[in-house]
Amino acid sequence: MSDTTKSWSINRRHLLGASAGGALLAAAGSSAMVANSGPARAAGGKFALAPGELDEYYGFWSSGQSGELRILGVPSMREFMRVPVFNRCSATGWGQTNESLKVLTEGLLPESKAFLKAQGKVTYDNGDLHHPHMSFTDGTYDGRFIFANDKANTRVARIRCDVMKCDKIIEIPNAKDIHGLRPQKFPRTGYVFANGEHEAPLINDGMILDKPEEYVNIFSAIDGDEMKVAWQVIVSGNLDNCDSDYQGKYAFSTSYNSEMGMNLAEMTASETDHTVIFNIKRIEEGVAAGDFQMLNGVPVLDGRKGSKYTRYVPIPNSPHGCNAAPDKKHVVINGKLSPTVSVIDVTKVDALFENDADPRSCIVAEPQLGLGPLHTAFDGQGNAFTTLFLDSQVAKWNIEKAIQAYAGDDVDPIISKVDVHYQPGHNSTSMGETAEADGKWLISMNKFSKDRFLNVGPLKPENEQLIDISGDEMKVVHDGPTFAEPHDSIIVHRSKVNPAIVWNRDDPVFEDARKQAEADGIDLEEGAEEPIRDGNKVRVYMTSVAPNFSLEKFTVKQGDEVTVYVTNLDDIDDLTHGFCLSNFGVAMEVAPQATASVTFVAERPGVHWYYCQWFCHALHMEMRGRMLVEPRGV
Ligand code: RUQ
Ligand code: CUA
Repeated sequence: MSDTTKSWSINRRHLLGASAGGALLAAAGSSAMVANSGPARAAGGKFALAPGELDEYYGFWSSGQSGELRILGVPSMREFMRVPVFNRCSATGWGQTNESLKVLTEGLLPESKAFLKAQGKVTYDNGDLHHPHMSFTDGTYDGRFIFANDKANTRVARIRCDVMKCDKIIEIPNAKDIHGLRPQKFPRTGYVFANGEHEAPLINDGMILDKPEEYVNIFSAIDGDEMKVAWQVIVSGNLDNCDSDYQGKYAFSTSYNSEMGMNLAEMTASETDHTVIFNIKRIEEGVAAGDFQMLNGVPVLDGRKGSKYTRYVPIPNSPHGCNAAPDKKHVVINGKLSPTVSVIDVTKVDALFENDADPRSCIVAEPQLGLGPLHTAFDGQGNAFTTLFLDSQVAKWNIEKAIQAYAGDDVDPIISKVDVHYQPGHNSTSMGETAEADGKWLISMNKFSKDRFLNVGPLKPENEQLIDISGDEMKVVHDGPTFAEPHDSIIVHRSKVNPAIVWNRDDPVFEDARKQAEADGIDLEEGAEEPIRDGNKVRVYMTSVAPNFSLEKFTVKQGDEVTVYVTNLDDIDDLTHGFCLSNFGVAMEVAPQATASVTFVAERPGVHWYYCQWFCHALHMEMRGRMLVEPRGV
């Protein structure tokens, strides 16, 4: 046992002993009750933007159990947009429009479709989006897509960055509860790696129930272009967070439950868990050679201990975060119950596979940073920033010094620490998960806000703090309350992202509407003066130009299945209309040059107003029309 190994085991005993199991990780008290240490303005960079000034960075935020993606500005921390993904949205009609329902239903597994039907649903209503990550080309963001996991219903979503809308959601077969997710960094994305966190029988049909020894966990590689699972690997232990290297050779996943325990005591029984390293080339060769079982349309390889596809690196203790450094050489594994982080040198990983070298030989540093290290971010100048959940601090440390200390030199790798408020989980730095990390800003995503804001009742917001990292001392410069529960964020330089101002009329999203209109002999951009009847199916085509819908009224029969298509002909920046049909529970956004459609059964006879629900004009209130529903039998 090395000295660090000894100290983490002592600390772990101390921690578990002090606060009885799970209560530890919801730790309320810590030393970090000191007031905000930062001045109103950052020394190195300007965070307070004047009205009208634009941010330097886009921040893409997860929202945990809210199920959406959020877009913020960094450094201002202003929230710009919410992009519905796994959730429902009253404003945009996500989960209601035919276009969004296609995204939400198309990628579900057949058995889920049947299950949902039995619940009277077509898709899941909730999601748990933890990890939003942008697609890469050559080790940096390429502005194409953001990928995100759904832990709640085992899905992976893709958001198009040109229009900032989700265009694909797939449910991952065989795996259970997707948690960690990262795109391949090199040569491009490529694969999106996704971790199944929770153990279950590989064929989970009820024939195996309370026999944990037969449970498995599944690592998935999704083809990010096709949004199809390319292959999966069965692992030993569970899977938590993951990342990929800058060489395109390996992916790394942490496991906090190497024990395959089914309860807290079992899951934390061992003082050593592991990181799994996946050899991408070998796995692809294994797929090509047919060394897999085909399960639900996916080749599944066996990568459990002893397999040629994986290596298991012992790591203290219940590790959580997994972060590749912009030096393209190091991957930091965050110890959680161990006060250490373990630094893997990716150039030493080849020997694990080729010469069966001791798995721990790829560890080149294991600095002790403080209690509860969860995630690490980087400044691109050789320094790392690790959140300490239990200490309510962020530790800044130097990777090279940590390596020297591990080799026996008398150096302290810790440069400074800053108090954050309170209990930080993820952190992210500007461009920090790319080769272009620029060392300006750090966001500490704190799980507890406690006393930092006016009390809003028992349910409190989270608190995200902006930290200026341009100097040796980290300076907290801003508190940002956010609603449930941003886990993770990425900070992307604005030069990487270039969204459209209005929709392109040829966008594939409108294809179904266009095809139907063509079949009906209608031009979407013209609309139709009368509804098109096709048995009891009725299609209404209208356009909108502020402050008018092209139809001031239309008539249908009670019981008709009505589809309303609205095409917004306005092509001015920001001129969105909406379509809300009152007492029909129907509402949707129609952005400039977009077509949106919604289908409902006109079961209520009488006069029903539809109105524009997006303030668009001085005569916005007048932008309305009537749906006249003739009663049955008339
Ligand atoms: S996890 S707080 Cu869902 Cu990313 Cu670490
Ligand atoms: Cu159109 Cu309000």
